[in-house]
Amino acid sequence: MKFDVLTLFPEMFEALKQSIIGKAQEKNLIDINVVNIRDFSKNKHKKADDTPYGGGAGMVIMPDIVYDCYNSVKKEDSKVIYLSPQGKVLTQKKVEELSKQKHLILLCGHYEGIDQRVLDKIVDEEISIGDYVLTGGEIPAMVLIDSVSRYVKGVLKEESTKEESFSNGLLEYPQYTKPEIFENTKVPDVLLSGHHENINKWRKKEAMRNTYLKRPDLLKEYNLSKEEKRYLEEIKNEVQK
Ligand code: 4FD
Repeated sequence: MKFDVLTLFPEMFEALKQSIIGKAQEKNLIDINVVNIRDFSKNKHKKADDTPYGGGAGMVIMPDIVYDCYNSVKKEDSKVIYLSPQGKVLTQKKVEELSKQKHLILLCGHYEGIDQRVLDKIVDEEISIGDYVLTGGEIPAMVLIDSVSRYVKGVLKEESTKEESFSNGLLEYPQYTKPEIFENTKVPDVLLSGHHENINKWRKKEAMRNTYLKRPDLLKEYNLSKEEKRYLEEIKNEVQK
């Protein structure tokens, strides 16, 4: 999968050289190409923005510069995403859907904004990572690249996107490692029992408990199995005690 990122702040994307996303690039499972919009300025001072028509504070990025930048990366099957607080909020379902694309072009704006005419001409989808305002679209673009790349085959070890939070609609169960006793608190006995059926049941119930206590809104969307309904009733009784 290929990502082209169009930005005035290419250095911010150094963060994607770390950890799993960095490894995925080294293995050529994903290709992240960061393009500086400023490089397409025709101006001798490399100016990319100008004052808004009609007046007002701030500056607006000029449409021809963004359009030339876009034309330098676009292919037949590209999808252009503009990261903005006005977009549809990104969900895990949307992330999975986007992972089926071959080529994403991510356009990063700033509070100053981009001339509307080029947005109307090139943007396929406007996406927000949540209802809050940031100084730029770069962090949202990185959130999108990270979340989408996890679905690209080979990036994570097999099955890990299928078992996790949100893919089954529930939060995750708690994890424990050594030491067996930490500050007088022991690891739950069942996890040391080696009884895999009991371990799986315990984990399912704890996932239900986490969801009920931390994100009860998620349970309303989720179709509970008979076993899950029973766990939920047990949890509600335990909470009252
Ligand atoms: N919630 C988000 C995206 C961008 C952003 C910007 C118009 C402001 C938050 C276009 C206005 C881009 C988000 C930059 N803040 N700020 O996803």
